[in-house]
Amino acid sequence: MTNSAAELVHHRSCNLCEAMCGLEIRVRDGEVVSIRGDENDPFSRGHICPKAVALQDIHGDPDRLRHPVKKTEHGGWQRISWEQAFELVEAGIRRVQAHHGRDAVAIYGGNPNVHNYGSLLYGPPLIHALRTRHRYSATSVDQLPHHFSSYFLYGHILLLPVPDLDRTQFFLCLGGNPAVSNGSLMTAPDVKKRLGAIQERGGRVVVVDPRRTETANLAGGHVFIRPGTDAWFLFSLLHVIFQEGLDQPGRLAAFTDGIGVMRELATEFDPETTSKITGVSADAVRQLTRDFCAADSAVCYGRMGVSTQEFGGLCQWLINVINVVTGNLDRPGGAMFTRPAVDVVKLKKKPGSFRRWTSHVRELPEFGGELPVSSLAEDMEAGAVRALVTSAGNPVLSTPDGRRLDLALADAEFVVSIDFYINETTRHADVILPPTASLEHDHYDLIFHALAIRDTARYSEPLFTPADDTRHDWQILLELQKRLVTKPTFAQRSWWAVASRGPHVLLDLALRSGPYGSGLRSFLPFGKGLSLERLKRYPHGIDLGALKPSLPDRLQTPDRRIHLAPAELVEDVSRLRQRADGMAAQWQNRAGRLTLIGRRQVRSNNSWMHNYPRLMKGSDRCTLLMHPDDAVARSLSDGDHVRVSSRVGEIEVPLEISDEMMPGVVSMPHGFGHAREGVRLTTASGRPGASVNDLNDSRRIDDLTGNAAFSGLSVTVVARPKGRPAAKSAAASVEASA
Ligand SMILES: Nc1nc2c(c(=O)[nH]1)N[C@H]1C(S)=C(S)[C@@H](COP(=O)(O)OP(=O)(O)OC[C@H]3O[C@@H](n4cnc5c(=O)[nH]c(N)nc54)[C@H](O)[C@@H]3O)O[C@H]1N2
Ligand SMILES: Nc1nc2c(c(=O)[nH]1)N[C@H]1C(S)=C(S)[C@@H](COP(=O)(O)OP(=O)(O)OC[C@H]3O[C@@H](n4cnc5c(=O)[nH]c(N)nc54)[C@H](O)[C@@H]3O)O[C@H]1N2
Ligand code: SF4
Ligand SMILES: [Mo]
Repeated sequence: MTNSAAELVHHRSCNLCEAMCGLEIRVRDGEVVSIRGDENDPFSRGHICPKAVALQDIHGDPDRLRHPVKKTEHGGWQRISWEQAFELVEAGIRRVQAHHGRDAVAIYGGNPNVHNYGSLLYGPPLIHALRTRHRYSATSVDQLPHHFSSYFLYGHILLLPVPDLDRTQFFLCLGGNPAVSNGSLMTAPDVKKRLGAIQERGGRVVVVDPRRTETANLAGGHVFIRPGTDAWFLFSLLHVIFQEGLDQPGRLAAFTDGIGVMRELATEFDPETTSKITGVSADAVRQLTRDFCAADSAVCYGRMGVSTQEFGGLCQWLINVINVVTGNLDRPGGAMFTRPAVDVVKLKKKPGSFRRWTSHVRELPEFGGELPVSSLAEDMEAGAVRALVTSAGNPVLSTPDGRRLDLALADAEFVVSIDFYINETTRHADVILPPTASLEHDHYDLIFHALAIRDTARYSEPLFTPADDTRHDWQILLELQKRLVTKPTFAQRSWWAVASRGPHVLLDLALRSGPYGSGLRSFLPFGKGLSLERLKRYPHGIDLGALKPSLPDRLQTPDRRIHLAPAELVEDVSRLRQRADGMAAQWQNRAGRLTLIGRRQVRSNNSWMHNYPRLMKGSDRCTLLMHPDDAVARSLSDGDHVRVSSRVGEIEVPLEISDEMMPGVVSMPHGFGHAREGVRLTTASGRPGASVNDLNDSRRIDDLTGNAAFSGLSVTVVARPKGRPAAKSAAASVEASA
């Protein structure tokens, strides 16, 4: 931090999304006066988005809890001391464990944990201390299939290939909208400029999406595809690659098994056949494949839209297969692995696991130590889960059939939430333990440096001293762990001794022992190798260079080979075959139904950034987008309030008509639906919107991985009947039943 005439200039990276933009924050008299992009950050080069100012809004938000609270008998909240709070939580959890066994206490970790290195380092020991099989996280409504394919193909769930965006000549993007999301599993600040640069250097960007998105508008090419059909589409690309002899794995062939199996599997997916399912013409598939293969370098990338669908596992697998058989894995301009300053692949000793246990009711498989969160509500209803710990999550709004989870939580025996808001989920807590906000603690992106399109490192000091009597996430997690371990082992005591000094001590150790730590001193421009002290001398961050080829060394499979055709994935192709007719029929025989997909918005971030007036300005963003033809067929006009119904629920939202939608497909953002009794989010509750997850169906999952299938939900849309009251909200039914 620099200091000039009472104005302090603080540099840090934004932790709100995956882009890690460098910020320059000016502070006068303890107040933030401005937040700008840090021009000297070598990676983000001054870029920020409108959300960056929210860091200040979160800090100052009067609704943000700053002290622990417990629920009173009448449903109000009472401030209590930290000691009282920890005692209540310990007693509550132990009571349920004693009566119903350890598996009756579940834990759910939400997305912001991944943006908080204290939580990342101190969460797993708490989960371990709970010794429960009912562990859940936002992973199973998000990127699970990426981990799944990396585990089976490359041997480690965290060995995720990243598009080498700055050097590629062909970026094929399925089901991702980086122009709005700012990139995901692809940390690339100012991604729009980077996409523009591909085209400026003569390369191409092609987007495959049922909506002509903001990214599609920047790209040279856009292909409409029917939701949920990408596995057929990807197989058809593979078919053409093999059929036309365009496969050229090059040096990868020496350490890749299964290319022959893939060739065999792709035979039946000719683009003429798959076009009946995907809606993408055979000519378009053939031309796209030829162009992709003719490019000097190319990368196929897929995100939320292809991960959260019925065949999410197959999609992420096939994307990897395409990159391998075209020789684009591990080569500049293709899909590459990072070599981050903290090597999370090494740090996470257990490479992964699958099916070690299953959920209670539906017997859905464990993956990486977690169960699919789509099974949580039913396992609560069945009594297998009776208490829940939530940490930085809002599963009532973020998981399918959130309404059902909302009801189950109202009946839970004990709920504790580590969160600084009373939101749709935490309103059910008996005790809320609020951590400090971002600006009060230090920051290092353990995960997003490992997913970045360049190797970089950046550490941020805290800006503000935490208010009196507050706790950081790591302190809360550590205290709970200590209390829940009955007979600590030597290893646990040693961990506590180190851990109680704070996560920066662990970070320092990890940096020192990482690939740029003192062991590699001679290669570095800045002296003797990395430690936290050295990193602190670079407040704008360090650029460690473009991604470098690292295979086969970096492979984590026992035989150091790529397993391109693992049995688990190959077997799932039969499910795809069985589904083909049904999928095609769904489009031929619409019976007035439409297909729902999701979308993100620049000024929003999942469910929790709707409480900041600056981000909520302007028109309503929780709208249903529909193609004009579908609107005409239903006699609907722009701005009408429509009722959207699915098997599990119905909601009402304003309609927005736009030809950016594929006919037959409608789109709605998630994370809204704040009008529920007891939610203490003043601004958000004033513009509540409706939750798309009250429509999404927890039965709709990718049967292979257990990931939620949001895309492709069948819905009906009608004008809201005049003179009748609005559809009963989930909140109303929860209150009624409570
Ligand atoms: N239909 C549909 N559903 C979706 C998605 C979709 O595209 N469509 N997207 C899915 C995806 S990708 C994700 S990641 C999930 C997100 O789902 P969740 O992670 O369950 O929910 P968030 O909205 O991120 O809520 C984060 C919570 O963490 C709190 N919080 C913020 N910062 C901190 C912190 O530093 N410490 C602590 N302790 N708490 C903090 C906030 O107050 C908020 O309550 O939603 C998923 N749900
Ligand atoms: N502004 C903002 N940024 C965010 C977030 C946010 O909420 N707001 N959330 C953050 C999080 S947690 C994540 S995980 C990332 C997600 O990052 P992205 O995946 O880039 O973001 P989405 O907008 O969900 O993009 C999904 C796209 O898939 C398309 N789609 C839907 N169904 C299908 C389908 O069946 N096939 C194909 N091919 N496409 C389909 C949708 O139209 C949409 O354009 O964004 C992160 N960044
Ligand atoms: S793009 Fe993401 S990291 Fe960058 S300023 Fe916006 S929210 Fe922060
Ligand atoms: Mo996410």
